[in-house]
Order: sequence, then structure tokens, then C-alpha cells
Amino acid sequence: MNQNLTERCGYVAIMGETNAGKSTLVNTLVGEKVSIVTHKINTTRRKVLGIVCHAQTQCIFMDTPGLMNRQDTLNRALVRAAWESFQEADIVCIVIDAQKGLSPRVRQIMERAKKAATDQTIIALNKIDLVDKASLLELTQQLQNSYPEFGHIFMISAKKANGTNALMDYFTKHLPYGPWLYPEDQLTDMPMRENAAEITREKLFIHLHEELPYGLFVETESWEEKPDKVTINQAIVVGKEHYKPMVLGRGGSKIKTIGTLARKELEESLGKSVRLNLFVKVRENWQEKASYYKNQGLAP
Ligand SMILES: Nc1nc2c(ncn2[C@@H]2O[C@H](COP(=O)(O)OP(=O)(O)OP(=O)(O)O)[C@@H](O)[C@H]2O)c(=O)[nH]1
Ligand SMILES: [Mg+2]
Repeated sequence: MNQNLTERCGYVAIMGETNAGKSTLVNTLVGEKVSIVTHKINTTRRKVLGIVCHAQTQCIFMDTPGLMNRQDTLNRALVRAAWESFQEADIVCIVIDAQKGLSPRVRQIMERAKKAATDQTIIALNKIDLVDKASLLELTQQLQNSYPEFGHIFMISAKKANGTNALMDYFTKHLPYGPWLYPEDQLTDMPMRENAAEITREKLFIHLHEELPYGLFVETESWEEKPDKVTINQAIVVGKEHYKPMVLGRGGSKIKTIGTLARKELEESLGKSVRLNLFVKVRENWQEKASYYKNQGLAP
């Protein structure tokens, strides 16, 4: 067998309760923003790959939707997609918010994960910048006692990049030998058009109140590239007519703020001037339509 025994390559599923900091962790490990982050729950709505080559290893991180209990069609599809990643991965990293600790929901997740756990299933206790040492040690003890099936416990702050080098080291040494699957400079599998839609969705999540962000999605409808400028048209699709004025804001002020923030981030990431046109469209109950799931690579 002609196998190169120096190169390693494999998939790491980053899983856990919603808001635990999974997307923040993937971005920190990759060193670039590949997945959007907000303070709200249920931000990530698809599997996002973040790819990083470190020493001789290509690590392919799968950022997954947060595991939660809601039973509507969209959330069921997201949870299913996340558990699928568990099966697909070489290493599974369960992220737990150290401040919330072993909540009933986290226990449920751990009970399910432990059935499939191997020594390649590890735990990252995140947000350690928010907890004192004593409670962190107590939580670690609790986890060790209740879940000895898991391989390792790391203590990290994904946001402050504390402890993340040790985690990266673990991945580079434990992924299987094999040829790299992506070009060395590729950071994600997400096409730029979709990434641009995610950037706008992030701003909507941050700036719209309460339930409103959950009632919409963003689609890039056209992308016209010139040497020094890109013109992007995006539809913000809402599921109910009465959401439209809420997204627009008084005199269009809300959508203008959101558009400006998204445009600035796009200009930074594309390195050129961007004209971003946002339109609000109504597609009644898009959460129930198969086309949405197909476009997001999800099974309804
Ligand atoms: N203080 C602190 N905050 C963090 C840390 N990691 C993530 N956060 C914050 O936690 C919130 C949620 O982060 P995300 O990365 O979006 O969480 P997620 O697990 O991807 O959430 P979903 O996609 O909704 O499941 C954001 O406000 C982050 O800034 C950390 O290490 N310390
Ligand atoms: Mg996320």
C-alpha cells in the first residue's frame, strides 16, 4: 500500500447546545470568520465547514446547528443535521457553556452522545473567562464522574482564544492519516454568494428584536462582479406580511442600518467596493416549504 504516513486529514464535528459558542470556536480555530455569531440562540442554520491546515494535518471542522428541544419543522431539521455530523466525523467535540454547566438540556445531549462516544469524543468547556476556577474544577469533576466514556476535557475561551491552541494540537495529532481533501488555502465550503447572505442574516439577527429573526432568511439573488466593484442584490424573505414593515423600520431606517453594516463587512472580506441592495419579500410560511431545505442542504 502506497500511503503517505505524514499527512493527516479528517473531520471534526463541533456540537453542543445552542449558544454554547460553537461557531465562535470554529472561527477562532480557522483564524477567519467562516460562520456567523450572535448573542441569540439558533443562529447557525446549516452545517458550515471551516478548514485549517496545521503542521501536517488538514482539519475540517463542521460547525453544526445548536441542539435544542423545539419541535417545529425547521428546528427538527437542524437538530437532525447536527446529529448526522456526529456519525460523519473522525473526532467529535462537544462544546459546553461552562457558565451554564450541566443543565438538564446538556445532560440530555451528553446522554445521547455517550451512547456513540469513543475516546475520540471530547469535551470543550467554553466561556471559561466567565467562571471562577473553583466552579470550573467542580464542573470538570462532575463531567469526569458522570461521563467517563469521553476522551478528554479541554477548558477554553473560544472568544478570547484561550486554551484553543491545546485543542488544535489534539486535533492535529489525532485525525487519521490520509491525503488532504481541500486546497491548502481554502477556508470553507460555503460559496461566496451564500456567505454574503449569512453576513446579512447575522446583522438582522443582531438588530431585530426577539422572534423576528427566526421568521426570515436571506437569499443572494444576483452578484455582478467588476474589477473594482461588486453589486449584490439580496432578498430578505419573511414568512408573514406583517413582518415586512418591522424589517424595514420607520422610513426604511432599520434596513438601511443593516445594509450598511453588511456592506462594510463584505467590503472588508472581498477587498473591494460593494453595492448591496436589500429587498424584503414575503413567502408565506417558508419554514414549511421543501425548497428552503433543499437550498440549505437539509432534509426537512
Ligand atoms: N464570554 C464569552 N462569550 C463567548 C465565548 N464563546 C462564545 N461566546 C459568545 O456566546 C454567544 C454565542 O456564540 P455562538 O458562537 O454564536 O454560539 P453557537 O453555539 O454557534 O450558537 P448557535 O449557532 O445558535 O447554536 C455569542 O454572543 C458569543 O460572542 C467565550 O469563550 N467567552
Ligand atoms: Mg452557531
